[in-house]
Amino acid sequence: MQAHRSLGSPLTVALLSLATLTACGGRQANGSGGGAGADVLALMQARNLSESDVTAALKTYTPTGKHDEYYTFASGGHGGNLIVIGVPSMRILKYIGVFTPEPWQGFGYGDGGDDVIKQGFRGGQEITWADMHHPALSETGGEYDGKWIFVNDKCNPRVAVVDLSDFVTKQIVSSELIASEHGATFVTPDTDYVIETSQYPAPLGGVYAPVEQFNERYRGAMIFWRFDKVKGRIVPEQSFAIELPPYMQDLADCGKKGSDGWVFCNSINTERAYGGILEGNPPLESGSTQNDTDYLHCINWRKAEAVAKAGKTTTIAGMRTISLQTAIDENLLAFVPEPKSPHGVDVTPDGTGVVVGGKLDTHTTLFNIAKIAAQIEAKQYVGKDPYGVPILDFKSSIFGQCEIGLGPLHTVFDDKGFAYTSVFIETVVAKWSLKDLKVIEKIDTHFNIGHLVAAEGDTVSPDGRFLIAMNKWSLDRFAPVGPLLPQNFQLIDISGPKMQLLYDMPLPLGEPHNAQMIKAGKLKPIEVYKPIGMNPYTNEVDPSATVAGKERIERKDDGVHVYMTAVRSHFSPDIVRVKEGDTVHLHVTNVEQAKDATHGLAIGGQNINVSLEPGKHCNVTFVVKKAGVFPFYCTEFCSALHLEMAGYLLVEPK
Ligand code: CUK
Ligand code: CUA
Repeated sequence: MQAHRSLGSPLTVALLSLATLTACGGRQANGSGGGAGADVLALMQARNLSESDVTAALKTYTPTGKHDEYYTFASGGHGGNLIVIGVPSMRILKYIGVFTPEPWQGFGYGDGGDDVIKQGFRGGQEITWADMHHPALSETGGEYDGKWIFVNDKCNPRVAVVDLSDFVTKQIVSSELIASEHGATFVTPDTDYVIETSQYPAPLGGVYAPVEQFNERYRGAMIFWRFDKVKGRIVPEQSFAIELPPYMQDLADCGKKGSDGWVFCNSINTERAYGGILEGNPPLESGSTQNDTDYLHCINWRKAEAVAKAGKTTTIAGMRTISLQTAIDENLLAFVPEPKSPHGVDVTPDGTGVVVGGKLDTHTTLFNIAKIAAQIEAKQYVGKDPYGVPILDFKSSIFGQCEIGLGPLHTVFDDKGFAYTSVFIETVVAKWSLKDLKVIEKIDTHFNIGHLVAAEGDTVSPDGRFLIAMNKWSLDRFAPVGPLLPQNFQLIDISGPKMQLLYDMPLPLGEPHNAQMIKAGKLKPIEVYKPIGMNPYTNEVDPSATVAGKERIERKDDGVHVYMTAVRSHFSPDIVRVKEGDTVHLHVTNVEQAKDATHGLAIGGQNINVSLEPGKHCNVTFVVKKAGVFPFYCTEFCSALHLEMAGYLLVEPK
């Protein structure tokens, strides 16, 4: 394709005048002697770049040493990890191990990260992957505060807490109340609760019931995980859940500003189909799409919190649960019909509305939260579902609908009153006005966009700068790599009157689904662990931290305790003598405080590799099953004598 260049355009004029300037003895842009402008034009020609390519490059290029304006935290999908990406450069800054071991961080290879991953095992089953979908940044007053990020696992219902002071996963919680989830994680505007909602109904508490008892015994639930902002941990004992009918609850979002106290959740399959293709039933996909509408669940979580505090709960699988009947009696749950097979549910920045996209519809629907709340307050209902949940009138509950295109999914917002909806089947981002519900512009994405994320997009004050389209299919966008193709993140500039596609970024780890984009300045990560001996998993100086000069080996009842330090360029002790069958407890502290002076400690044959950032302490316990000589060494090229930073674990035969 020939790039289109018009010589009179502002960019070309600017480049030509730059060329003239430098050619006339002005400053020289490089050592070649040619003017910068002339070089740029030649480069454009040589690489067949259009002017819009060059403006896109100028908007994303981040010179060496310069930092990005935003962090994006993208779900790692099947990878079970978080991907930290700088915007607008789209440079990957870090992978954070969450549900999955991450070798570089040593997460799950010997240190306290193993215990965090173990918190996520369910029913005695080891689980070392996750289907991560929705990261949620912690908020204060509806603004991202840059302190924590929460993530979910759809397959094995779990929620993780990642601390943004050191970018380390500190906790995983999981409740056997539910058997799968999807509406997670979403936070209330002051991060009092992290919300996790089931997806595929099952008997509550992980028990068995035949699928023929779907209507009677199968249920959904929304869990409100209580978050302790001082400790930075979820407190399961202070958490509670609400039982829901056996529809497939989908995504959720919390009210904000005037609608703080509400949470909204979509549902699909209000038909309560459950498949059974070989048993004479329609497949789930057709059984579940018979009704013209499904139910938007409107939940008054402040009321629910009070009901739980009053003890009107039943404990199921350790989770205090408000029964469906209690939820109805207490008037804290109501339904509004929503267009066929809805997916995204997104509360507007001003908190007045909630946008729902119907996957099999051509509209986005903007619900009116004040009207919904008023009808619930007045008990103005038009009917009940089979479980007795009150239903509101659709027309009396909306601002209106926007004719948007086929397959609207998710919606994000800017600072100018516009909404941006991903339209899956049409494979575009549609920009529309919340005021008059009219489409302003569409931009193609490549291909089949799922979620999209906007700068500060889920807050009460979005930035309206950048948007990333998270595309499911990449087809021909990148050099081929076999049949499993990367996902495609496309960076789009939404600051001007017209959207501009800036950059394609392949994501080769899993299907990320959603992400969060936050102003870089809001994060204040630590540079080193301070004071020396900090255990990242307790946020305290570890009682077993090793002080320089006090290194030692002690044989105790429970095994051999090795108190070790790491410092450029040795471990001390560097010879560890044990016996076959011994349990070894390594207490290793990096006693350095210089930024980036990270060591690693890997031991041959033991599947142990820990990362020792400056000041960090690790406790590593393992059993030496076999006699032999096992070299250990530092895995970070920390100094000129890094290769010499090594030692021996000598395991004598019994
Ligand atoms: S879901 Cu994947 S594109 Cu899990 Cu939020 Cu919509
Ligand atoms: Cu320490 Cu290499």
